[in-house]
Amino acid sequence: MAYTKELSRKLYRDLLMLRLFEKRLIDLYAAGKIPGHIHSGIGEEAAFAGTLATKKEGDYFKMSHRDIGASSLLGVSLETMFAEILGKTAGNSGGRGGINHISELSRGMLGFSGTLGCDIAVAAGAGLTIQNRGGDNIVYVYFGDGTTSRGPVHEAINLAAAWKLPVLFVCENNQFAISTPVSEGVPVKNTAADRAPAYGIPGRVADGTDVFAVYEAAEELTREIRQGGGPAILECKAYRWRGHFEGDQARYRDQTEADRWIKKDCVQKMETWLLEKKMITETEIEEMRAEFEAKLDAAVIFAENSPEPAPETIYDYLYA
Ligand SMILES: Cc1ncc(C[n+]2csc(CCOP(=O)(O)OP(=O)(O)O)c2C)c(N)n1
Ligand SMILES: [Mg+2]
Repeated sequence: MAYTKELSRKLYRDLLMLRLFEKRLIDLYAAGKIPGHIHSGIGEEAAFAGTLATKKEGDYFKMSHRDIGASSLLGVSLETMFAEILGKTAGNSGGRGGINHISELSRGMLGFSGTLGCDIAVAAGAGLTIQNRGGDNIVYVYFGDGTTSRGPVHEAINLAAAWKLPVLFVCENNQFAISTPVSEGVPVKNTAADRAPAYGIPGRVADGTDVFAVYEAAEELTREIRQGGGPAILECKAYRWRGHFEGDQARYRDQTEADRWIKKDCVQKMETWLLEKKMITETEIEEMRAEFEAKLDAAVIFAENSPEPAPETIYDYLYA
């Protein structure tokens, strides 16, 4: 595929934004400012930047607990995101959900359940909504390699396939479910894509360290889904650079293997490619970085200045 300068630079911008967002999260966590855990998505950014570059107005999204910065690619403001992450009232969920609950229905973001896999069916439901409504919108749903083996995921994909619902199931295969390597957890080579034939739907594997590879696969699959072809599975193969959560030393993994993957840095690769093609200059990269860092600074300051939820509101929004 031939890539325009505009698309190539957009993909790089998105990758860089995600990377700097993830780095900022690690710093904030290390400073003791984030309640709960963070699950760093460093190294896996291409799965999000590549697929989301194919989105259209009116699509639905179910994000995951990694690369939560991807919500900013959907238009969610960094201010409300960081306020949610710090548990403040100005957050998307009033500070009640925290990092894993950055939902915003007006932007098609359907929320996220901490009980992994259960909410994949919500994506199928959103697909049914779109099908009943008509038009060419689709649903993007993201989940990890470990989550692919949960029962509700099978049920959701099966139903979506049987009813030809417009859903792109994106598996971010980062090689681990906490400390279990994917090779020990599933009997097939490609945990998501190899199962696609059982549902009679397309299943593709993309190099999740190469944003162009992800984009190409997503572009092809989403085009077919938008034309009424039914759901598809896209498995993006990358590597979880850090521990499952910050503080996990990841002693269970082979450092040589980790180093090999880390060398395939999706951001660095794209930067080198753009520079070689003279589609960007070192100065422009520096300016882009400075622009994002300034936006992140402002968002964090906003979040830090936002009030904590008042104790007497603890029972608000409870369903009983
Ligand atoms: C149903 C359920 N079981 C267990 C957990 C605890 N848990 C949180 S993240 C995680 C690992 C999931 O692995 P994977 O799907 O590969 O996603 P990754 O964390 O690697 O991105 C587990 C087991 C959970 N949140 N929900
Ligand atoms: Mg995983």
